[in-house]
Amino acid sequence: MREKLEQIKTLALEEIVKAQSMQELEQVRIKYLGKKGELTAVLRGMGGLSQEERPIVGQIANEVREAIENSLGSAVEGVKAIEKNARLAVETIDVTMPGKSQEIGHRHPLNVVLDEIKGIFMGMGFKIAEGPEVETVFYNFDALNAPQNHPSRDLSDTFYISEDILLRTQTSPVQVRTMERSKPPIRVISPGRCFRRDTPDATHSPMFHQIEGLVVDKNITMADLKGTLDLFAKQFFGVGTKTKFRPHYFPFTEPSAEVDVSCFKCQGAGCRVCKGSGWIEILGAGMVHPNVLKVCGIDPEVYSGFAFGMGLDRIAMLKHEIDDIRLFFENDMRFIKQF
Ligand code: 2U9
Repeated sequence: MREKLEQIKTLALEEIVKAQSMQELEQVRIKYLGKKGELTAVLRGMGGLSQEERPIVGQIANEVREAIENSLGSAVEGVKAIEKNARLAVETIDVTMPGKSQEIGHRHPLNVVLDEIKGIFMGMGFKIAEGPEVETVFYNFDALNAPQNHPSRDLSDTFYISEDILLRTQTSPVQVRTMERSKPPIRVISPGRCFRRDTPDATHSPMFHQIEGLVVDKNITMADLKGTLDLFAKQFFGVGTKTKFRPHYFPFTEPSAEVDVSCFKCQGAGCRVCKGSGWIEILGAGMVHPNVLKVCGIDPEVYSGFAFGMGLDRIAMLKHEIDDIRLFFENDMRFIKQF
């Protein structure tokens, strides 16, 4: 039994020296000192020894256990240090290396211009109204007094989802919905995405942005329309800006007008931006047609209103002298961060 104990000690100490990791050391501990371990088995067999032999063998067994435990203890310290050094070597950070540059985003130029326009109209007491991009034929055409044969209703001009559902071609349905659910006085602008079946080129995109405005109250006249749009033009393009209203036709307004501003680049002298004319067309407007007020549940005998609509993309292109609308939708940071 003594030889057996010496053998256990020799083998255990050898294995401890060879162990490379905490896991291997734990396996050695279990193998020799565990419940089913070799030393434990020897101690269990001590019952068969004589009275004289038992304390002697017991003492040797304790010495062997102590030797193995001590050796394990110092081996654990050694392996811990090795593992720590290995981890430090892997995790070392070279603080002198150049950092990875993180590209910071930029507000989209359309949002920058939109926020400026919103701010001007909010300053005049307008609220912002929003509505669905997927609309019904009623809200997009019928309620707006569009005749059945109006070209914009054509399958070739509008994205239809079904006979009755389409992608809105302007944000006017938002105003129709606003009038349906609220009583005058109404003062809203409705910015948003619109869709038309256009082949993309420098000035056309099947997805574009509009801002429309609507004011309905008692005694609203063309003078209110002209005053509001003139103030907008002066705030957006500069105090010296003049406005010109040319008669036009829209089914949803009567009378209707197209509105030009004096060129903000050359102050009317004629340049590349205004194509030599001194004037730039920026929007359409008019007095809301009585038929439209009626459909929306507003009595045209009591109330009147004006409305206007402008293309946000076009306004942003003019302001920043951008010559291709498609640049807005390519999300190239080199373009976006210029504005
Ligand atoms: C309601 C009643 C009337 C909105 C208006 C225009 C004139 C107009 C164009 C500008 C450039 C569209 O993006 S564009 O091509 N719009 O000229 N829009 S009046 O009139 C309305 C709207 C809603 C209930």
